[in-house]
Amino acid sequence: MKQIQWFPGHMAKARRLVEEKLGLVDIVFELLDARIPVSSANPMLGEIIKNKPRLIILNKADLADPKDVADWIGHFRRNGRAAVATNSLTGDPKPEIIREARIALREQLAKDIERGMQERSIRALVVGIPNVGKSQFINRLAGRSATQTGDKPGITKKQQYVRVADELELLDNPGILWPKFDDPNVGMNLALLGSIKDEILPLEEVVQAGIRLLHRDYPGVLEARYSLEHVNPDDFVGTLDAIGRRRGCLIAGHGIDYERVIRLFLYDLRNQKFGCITFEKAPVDGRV
Ligand SMILES: Nc1nc2c(ncn2[C@@H]2O[C@H](COP(=O)(O)OP(=O)(O)OP(=O)(O)O)[C@@H](O)[C@H]2O)c(=O)[nH]1
Ligand SMILES: [Mg+2]
Repeated sequence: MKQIQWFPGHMAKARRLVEEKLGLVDIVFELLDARIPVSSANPMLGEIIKNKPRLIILNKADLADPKDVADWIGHFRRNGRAAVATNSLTGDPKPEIIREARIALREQLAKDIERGMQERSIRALVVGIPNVGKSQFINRLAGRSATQTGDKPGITKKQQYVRVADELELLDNPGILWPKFDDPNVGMNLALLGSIKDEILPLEEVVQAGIRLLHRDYPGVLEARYSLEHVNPDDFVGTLDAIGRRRGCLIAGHGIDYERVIRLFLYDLRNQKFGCITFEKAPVDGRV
């Protein structure tokens, strides 16, 4: 599989922004994409934030397989890591987030009280890959459009504090990717779910990987979505032809409009048209 490449220059800047603000916050909220909790986790985060407490937030949980979301939360908690699942488009995740943040910070908060300090508001740094929903999560908690959001990576350019409750203030950040993916599947997953700009991606390869993944983990969904008899992921062009014919992605006199088929597939994958999907399963911890 081809390696996904991109220029990480602005990502180095994003990392610096996080390092600069660490001293000013109590806790880091690490947003992961609930559909790819491994690929969306920055392997350098531990090194960047050192021993700052961390709360894992599996965002876009509404798009993921509910059983897998529960498995992942169980896995993190059994391994001593604070974790919650959120849908940042609806509902009110605020009470749970504040409760979990207080649990993750209980030692510090207890020390403050011992020292006679008044109960104070918690400050959290919100970090994660581009397009994971950091700004939308903050808006949901704030109950207003305090930050700009959008369905492509790279929307947030500057840090911004947003008070979301008397007891909680959040710092929004630009998305961060890391300079190199050790596992090429990681780059592919991030590309598939929209965390790397489509303009710099080999989209045919990304879509081919997506078709293979869907065929492997969710057999039958491609056939159902595009009214096809049988999809053979090894015949990529044949699959695009079949989808293109079904969907009328044609160029007059020239056959299939492959570019349109590719965009259609990516749109469908990113917008739950194949149902709730999780591409990475939680490890089995040896406990039920
Ligand atoms: N279905 C669903 N969509 C979400 C959720 N959270 C965010 N989104 C959508 O995901 C897209 C990206 O959201 P943003 O909040 O702009 O993402 P971000 O992490 O701030 O992205 P950058 O600023 O580019 O790093 C938007 O279209 C949001 O509406 C969620 O929990 N569920
Ligand atoms: Mg943002």
